[in-house]
Formats: sequence, structure tokens, C-alpha cells
Amino acid sequence: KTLGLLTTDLALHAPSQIASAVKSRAGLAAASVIISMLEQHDAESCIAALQELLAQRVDGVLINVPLDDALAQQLAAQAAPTPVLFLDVSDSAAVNSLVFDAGQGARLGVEHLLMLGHQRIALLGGPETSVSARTRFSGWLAALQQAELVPFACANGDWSAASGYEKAHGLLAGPQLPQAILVANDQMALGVLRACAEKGIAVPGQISVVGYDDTADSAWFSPPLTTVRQAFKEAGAQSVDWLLNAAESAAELCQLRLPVTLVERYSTA
Ligand code: IPT
Repeated sequence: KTLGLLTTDLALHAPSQIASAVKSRAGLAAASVIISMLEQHDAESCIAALQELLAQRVDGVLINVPLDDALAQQLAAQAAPTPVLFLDVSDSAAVNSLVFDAGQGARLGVEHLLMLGHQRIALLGGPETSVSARTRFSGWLAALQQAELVPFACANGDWSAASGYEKAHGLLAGPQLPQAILVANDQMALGVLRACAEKGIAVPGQISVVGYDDTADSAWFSPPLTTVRQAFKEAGAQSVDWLLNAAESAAELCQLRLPVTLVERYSTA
């Protein structure tokens, strides 16, 4: 069998680790994977890339591109009867999906910081065009609100370390420092750690930093990053398994929700 993987920028760590997991699981099942990478997520580019994959007669398509409900549903309809599984859509999209529980991830990060006694908590979210970035952000707000707190400050980056660095300088510029920063992914957290180091701000002595993803390098940051783990290897494997068996399960909508966990390392105290 041949599967198609339509993915967002593979220069980002999370999508590249998902692609790697998909490739190796498919390899075990003697299936091949055609990878198509999208630099832009507009409807036209998505439709064109999907059509190209379908023209290669793939048996199923995985889509790891942040998509709003309407576009996801449109792509699934275009691909039919070829099964499609989406990895970055919201629960409300009426498509087959396998997604990590972003609400739980946001809660775990906030609860960890509250338990450590922090109250001045700044938020560094992902790009507003990303469904999962928006869900993580609103999850943080809800969890803070439950503790009767409002964010100390907010900013949004574009998932890159460079944007984390730049936005952290903004969050750290005021007369008072936050006690902690929740960051929507580990790559931006890397930039945050760099900005703190430059300003002579000790992590975790003066500021705690929590990342999100637990990509393979995060245990090697300085200090090793406390983060919300999304098990990309398992997600890749499960999605390949689902697609390879999709013919039998095609009748019902499949919405798999994967749990996330907090990995406590040395960037929080
Ligand atoms: C999501 C990552 O958490 C984030 O770091 C970034 O790489 C983003 O992907 C790129 O789209 S994971 C996704 C399956 C929600």
C-alpha cells in the first residue's frame, strides 16, 4: 500500500518527528509514504497538494496541517472514497481525526506552576492561524481563570526559536518580571531560555519556563526543559495503523483523542 502525508513545514521539530514516526511505522507494514510539504495553508494550496497526492493513487492520506473545520471537511469530501485522517484540527470538525488533548496540556502546565506557588504567569502562544495554538491559549486562560488569575502578559510567536527569543525580550522588558512563562512549544521555549540567559535572568531561580511538545532535543536544553509531552512516535504509529485498516472502519467517524503528560525537568522550580 501507499500512503500520502500532507504536512506543514518540516523544518519545525514537531511535524518532522511526526513524519519520521509515520515513515518508520509504514516501513514496518511494508507500506510506502509519499510526503508533500505545504509552505502555505490557504485553501487553494491545500486542495492542489491533496489532488497531487490522489493523482498518485495513494490508499490513504494523513494531513498534519493546521486546518479550520470548513477546509478540513472540504478536503475530506474531495478525497472520498480515499480515507483521510487529520492530525491538527479541532474536535468540532466532522472529519476523521487523531489529535492530542490540547485542553489537558494547557491545564497541566498551569497546574504545575500554581503548585509551585507562581501567580505572575506570562503566556507565549503560537500563531493565531493554528487551531492547536488557539486551543492551548484558551486552555491556559481558562485554567488561570479558575484560579482567579489573569495572565501577567501575553504574546504570540510563530513556533520558531527566533520568535520565542524576540517575544521573550518583550515579556521581560517591564519593571517587574513574571514568575513563570508558559510557552506553546519547545522551540519557542529554546528562544526564551536564550533571552533569559542574555539578560542574566536565572531559570528556574528567577523565572520558571514550561514548554510544550517534548521533542527529542528538549531534555538537552540548558536547563533541561519542563514540558508537556505529546507522544509523536505513538501518534504517528497509530495514525498509520488506522489508515491501513481504514477500509473496514470507514462507516463511522473516528475521533481519537490522545492524552498528554507533564514531563518535569529543571526549568521550573
Ligand atoms: C504542533 C507543535 O506542538 C508545534 O510545536 C508546531 O510544530 C506545530 O505543530 C506546527 O504545526 S503539533 C500538531 C500535531 C498540533
